[in-house]
Amino acid sequence: MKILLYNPDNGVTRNFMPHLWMFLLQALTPEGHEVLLVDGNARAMTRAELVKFCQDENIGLVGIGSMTRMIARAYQFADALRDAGIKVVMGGPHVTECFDEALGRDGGPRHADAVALGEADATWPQIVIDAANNELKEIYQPEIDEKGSDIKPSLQPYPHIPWESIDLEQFSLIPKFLRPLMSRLGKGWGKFFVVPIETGRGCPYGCEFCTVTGFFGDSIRFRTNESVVDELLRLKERGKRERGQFAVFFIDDNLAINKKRLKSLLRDIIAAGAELPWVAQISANLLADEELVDLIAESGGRWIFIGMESIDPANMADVNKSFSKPANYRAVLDGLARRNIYAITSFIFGMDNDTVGVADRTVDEIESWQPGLPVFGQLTPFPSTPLYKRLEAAGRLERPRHWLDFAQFVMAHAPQKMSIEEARTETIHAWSRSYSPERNHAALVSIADAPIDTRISHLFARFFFRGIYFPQIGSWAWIKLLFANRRSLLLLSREGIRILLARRRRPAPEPIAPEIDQIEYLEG
Ligand code: B12
Ligand code: SF4
Repeated sequence: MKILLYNPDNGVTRNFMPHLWMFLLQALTPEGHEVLLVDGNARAMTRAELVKFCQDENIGLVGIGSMTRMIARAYQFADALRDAGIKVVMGGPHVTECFDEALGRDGGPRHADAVALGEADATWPQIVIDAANNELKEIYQPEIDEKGSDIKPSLQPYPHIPWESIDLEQFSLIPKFLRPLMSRLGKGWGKFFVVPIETGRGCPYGCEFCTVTGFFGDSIRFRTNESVVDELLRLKERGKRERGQFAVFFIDDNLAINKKRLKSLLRDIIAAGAELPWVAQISANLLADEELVDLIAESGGRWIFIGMESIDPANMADVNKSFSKPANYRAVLDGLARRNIYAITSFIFGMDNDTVGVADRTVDEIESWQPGLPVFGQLTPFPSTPLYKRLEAAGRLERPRHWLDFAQFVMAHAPQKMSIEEARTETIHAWSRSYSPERNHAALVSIADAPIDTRISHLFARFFFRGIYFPQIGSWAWIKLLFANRRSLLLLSREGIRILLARRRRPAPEPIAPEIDQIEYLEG
């Protein structure tokens, strides 16, 4: 049987980073079946085009995965496929919590022939076998232990994902028109991929708005260090072979949840020479450990995603996240910046103690810190989270099934001290102010002492991050963006030329510093 795994697009970005679930399920598919992957963010298709693709390819089963945010879109694609007689199985965090909705058991239309609840590592092979035998059941659920909880995959052994050979073309982050120029840069930047790797699953913290503790459980499971190192080595080797760049997003919810384990993993990465530039999510309270931060830097850590949520401790207490202290954020960011590591700082607006002006207050504070990549969301009650249950019980949900009419930046409940419209205006203002060309320039100037490769990476990361929420699709949007940021680009180019000239004047060749290596394209 031929199977398609499909990820619906999020309506904003195109190719940012592939979703791990697709590669994982592909690797777990029993022999004798062929699996194709299409990510709508990277390879946009209309519903009709997707149906035609499946018919042309003779696809017998389509697996669709989706977060709550994209579920309405996922249902539309699933409906079109089922109308054409193609079987659809859905999985992921949303349908796990709302399987009645996906199966049309709640009085609404049916969207899926089958749903996979929870982690599907163990159930996927059975789904494939049943579909091939035309015996698909409606619900697939992991086996249950004696306490009635799902038996979770141990991640040891971990499936072999063939990163060394998978076709990743749809996920290249370099816009096509820039590739010829970028391929002359340093060791070759004509291709640049961010690859998702997990080293463990689960988080015990139980923040009120988060799906993770409920979905993956509060017990944490880790892969072996060897299996993670092996994946990194295969990617690194591929990068060399193809003159492209691979960076890794360790998608664990809190990579440092067990600091001893993380230190041992990072030491093994360094010992094996498996360092690649990496990004990971780590909560601020775990980043005060100097030894850990040294190892992060040495093993290739470049950006740390920190869920800061709010600069107001009252808000942090409201959402059960008091373990993360806003008063410590500046020191944590300074510690990272001393090693040329910067942070993706994530904030949530629309908490109950927020008032009008929260965007400016937050951005003023952010701008007084080391520069980073701030991202702003809103407090969103995802199904089955403690937050959802609290707001529902209090009768505060204005759109209890907000996901079926998703609207960007429109909250499903009114915060206590602001209106929904005010929260929307605040969020958009925070994004616009944080990624204006002026702010990009100021951020670059504030790290004038950092190596030029760090600064180039900072500016381009800002361009990509702006694109998480502001549509930035296609060459024209990129040309406009680059033009608007010409001051910053000129600043870096001038500095690059200076470094090159200095290098040419040097009497004897010296080992090439990374910063020089990365701007070789300026030599023309
Ligand atoms: C990486 C990540 C991202 C990446 C992008 C996703 C990517 N390209 O990988 C980034 C950082 C961009 C991101 C953004 C957001 N994310 Co996010 N993200 C994650 C994270 C940390 C890891 C995802 C992952 O790969 N997990 C590992 C894989 C193996 O697990 P999985 O995807 O769940 O897949 C398993 C099962 O679900 C199932 N399965 C999944 N799909 C399918 C499909 C089929 C057919 C089958 C059979 C089974 C199946 O099988 C898999 C193996 O067991 C998760 C948290 C988490 N730990 O999962 C949050 C998570 C998915 N994100 C979440 C959210 C809310 C967001 C944002 C909306 C946040 C925001 N407010 O801005 C944005 C959306 C931005 C956008 N424009 O789309 C929520 C989703 C909750 C929900 N109910 O939808 C999660 C669960 C975290 C949380 N705090 O609750 N995210
Ligand atoms: S620390 Fe992160 S992953 Fe863990 S419960 Fe809180 S928000 Fe979710």
